[in-house]
Amino acid sequence: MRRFLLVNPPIHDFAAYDFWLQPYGLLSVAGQLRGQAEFLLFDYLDRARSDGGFRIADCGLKKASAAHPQSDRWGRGRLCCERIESPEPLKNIPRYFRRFGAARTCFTDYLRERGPFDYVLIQTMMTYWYPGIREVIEDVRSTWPGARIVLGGNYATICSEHARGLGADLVVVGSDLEPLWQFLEMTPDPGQPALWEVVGANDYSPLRVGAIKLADGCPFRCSYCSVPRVYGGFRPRPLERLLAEVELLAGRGVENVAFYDDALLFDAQKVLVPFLKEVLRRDIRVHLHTPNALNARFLTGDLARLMVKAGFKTFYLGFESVSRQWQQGTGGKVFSEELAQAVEHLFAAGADPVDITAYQIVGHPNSDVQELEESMRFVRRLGIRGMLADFSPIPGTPDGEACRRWVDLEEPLMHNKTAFPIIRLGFEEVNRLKDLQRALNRSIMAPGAI
Ligand code: B12
Repeated sequence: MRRFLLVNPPIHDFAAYDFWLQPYGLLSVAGQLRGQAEFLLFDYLDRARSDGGFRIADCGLKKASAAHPQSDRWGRGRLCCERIESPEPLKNIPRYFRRFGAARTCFTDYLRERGPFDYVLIQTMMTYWYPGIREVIEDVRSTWPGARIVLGGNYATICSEHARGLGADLVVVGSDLEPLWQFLEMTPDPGQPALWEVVGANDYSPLRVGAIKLADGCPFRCSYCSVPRVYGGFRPRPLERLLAEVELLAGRGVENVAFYDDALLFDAQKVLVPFLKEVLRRDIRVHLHTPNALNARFLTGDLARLMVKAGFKTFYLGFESVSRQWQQGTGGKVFSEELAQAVEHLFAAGADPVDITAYQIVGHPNSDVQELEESMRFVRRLGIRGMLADFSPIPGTPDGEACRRWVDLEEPLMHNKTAFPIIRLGFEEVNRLKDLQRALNRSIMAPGAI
């Protein structure tokens, strides 16, 4: 039987946090080959392995926390990391640069102990995280030169030319997997759920957090987002496969499942509602989370009640700005009164205010008209938390292209979300806004404090 190694690479960045991070795309692809090959997973970001597989003490990495890698009550937590030198293009950004995840020697030991492999499939995520992928490719090449390396996912799709330069044997662009099946000379079964059983199967880390995505693409065309341009219009995934996926997760003891959807509430009567009704009918008990932002416009009273009943615990709402001019200029995804209405529905349905958060972009090229401070105060007045979402300029999007006057987008490191707001607004201003956001959030817990 052919042997596949699946790899979720380390992250080189100023900051990274395990916000329900899972290599879900990679596992979805491998799931389609279930039973046809032997699969192993090396997940550099698996916090549960940090005193086992990672052998943190041996590799001198800073521990994620004083005790065993702790998670918060919904399964998120800090990743272990070590300080490294900032790469040349980011030298002027006055923040410490780090490498997050298992030490390099853990991977090379693992390769030697568990190899050889016929294929190595690597998950790529943020475009500016490519140094982690380069590192994985170098180590695979030097240990098992005969292994054939495949890249797929977000960086491979958005920066495909750049990714080809890293020396993999195949770069899969977008969600068309036909070139992959031809390369492997294998026939997929698209009805199969993601290959969650490889997580923890070869080590002593149980699977704790899962991810799911009910639909591909997005019906909106927000000027800062790449999804509709890269993945096209909204297409629901088959309900039966999704239910098999969530059952597989719950059956393996997973408590928290994050939705990776770009438009989870769109066409809810046809997609989310039937899914949640089946989750309730089958008595599948998991906590559900929406890190990738919900569109408040579609959050009706009925839907909010169903979501809370089915197990949704945290609600992240994409707001971005209170300014009508900014809202209209970026695609009119949501208006302020729609956010206010959605929050009322969530309160009425029994959602906990501390678990409702509105995202607002910081460092956007049109920040002049964004009225960010007023947006933050508007969110505070609704009685929910705010979170500043640092802007990442993505090539091929209207807003990303507008940033070419500040940064060289051909270098994916310059898409970094910590760097761009500092370049756009200045270090002091970014710090001031973040401090203000923290103070506003603290005042939710202690009303009247601000
Ligand atoms: C889920 C998600 C997140 C999650 C994290 C996911 C993770 N595991 O790391 C959260 C919510 C934390 C997140 C955060 C952010 N995100 Co985000 N996120 C996504 C999203 C929706 C899916 C990414 C994903 O997991 N894809 C994997 C699976 C779910 O995708 P799939 O479609 O099923 O995969 C298919 C193909 O892609 C392919 N494939 C996928 N993987 C693989 C692997 C192999 C080997 C192969 C062969 C094929 C393959 O085959 C699959 C089957 O068809 C994308 C948008 C999108 N729709 O892709 C944005 C996206 C990646 N994020 C984006 C952004 C901007 C951000 C933030 C900067 C937002 C912010 N300001 O806070 C932060 C950055 C976090 C950080 N620390 O830097 C941008 C990209 C930015 C960039 N420069 O790369 C995207 C593209 C959205 C956008 N606005 O355009 N994000």
